[in-house]
Amino acid sequence: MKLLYAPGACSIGIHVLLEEIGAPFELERVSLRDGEHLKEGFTSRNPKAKVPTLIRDDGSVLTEFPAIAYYLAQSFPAAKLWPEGLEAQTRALEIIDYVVATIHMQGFSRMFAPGKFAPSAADAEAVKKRGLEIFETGLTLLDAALGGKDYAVGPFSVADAALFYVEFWRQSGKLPLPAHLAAHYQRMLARPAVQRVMKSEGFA
Ligand SMILES: N[C@@H](CCC(=O)N[C@@H](CS)C(=O)NCC(=O)O)C(=O)O
Repeated sequence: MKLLYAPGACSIGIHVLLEEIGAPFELERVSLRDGEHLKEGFTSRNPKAKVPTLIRDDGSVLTEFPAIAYYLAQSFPAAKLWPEGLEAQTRALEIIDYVVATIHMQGFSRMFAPGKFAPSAADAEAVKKRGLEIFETGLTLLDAALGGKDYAVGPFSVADAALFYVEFWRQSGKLPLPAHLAAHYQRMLARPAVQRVMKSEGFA
């Protein structure tokens, strides 16, 4: 398996899952800033031009955070990344979808790439501001849903890897995380797998 990733991008959540699994995997670093994901060497493998991209051992390519997380969790059941029981599984999917589809794609994407949403350059600041509002609202709702729990839906699971990447973004922006997410983020940073990821991606 090989993960195509960009340091600090949402791929960091998949990187965490791979480290938690502990099976051998390769990493290929991609610079989004330099537009490497837009070049032939990348798009010939993933025409969506996005990380995370997982290249499996048979050469097939898997994209989209929820699909990659599901595939990894089901392929390595001993790692217990997929929650047990209908309620926990459903709640995990609810969190992952909210992180990816709303907080990331609607919120953070507006802040990170306003040009994709703004009809003209003059609208960029308004688009960024709206993105920040969506991002902040999302974190507030996730914070309330997490409450005082150690992890999202019981023991550590795929849902925590999704929470982790948006927590990472928020604290990287020097903005304080809401209290429950802040505690969750610290709990994540204490995990040896997460520490290996932070070191590998250049954040520790
Ligand atoms: N829906 C995708 C989103 C992936 C995504 O947007 N990744 C960002 C990095 S966090 C990216 O590759 N952006 C490059 C671009 O949009 O040009 C997923 O769940 O994996």
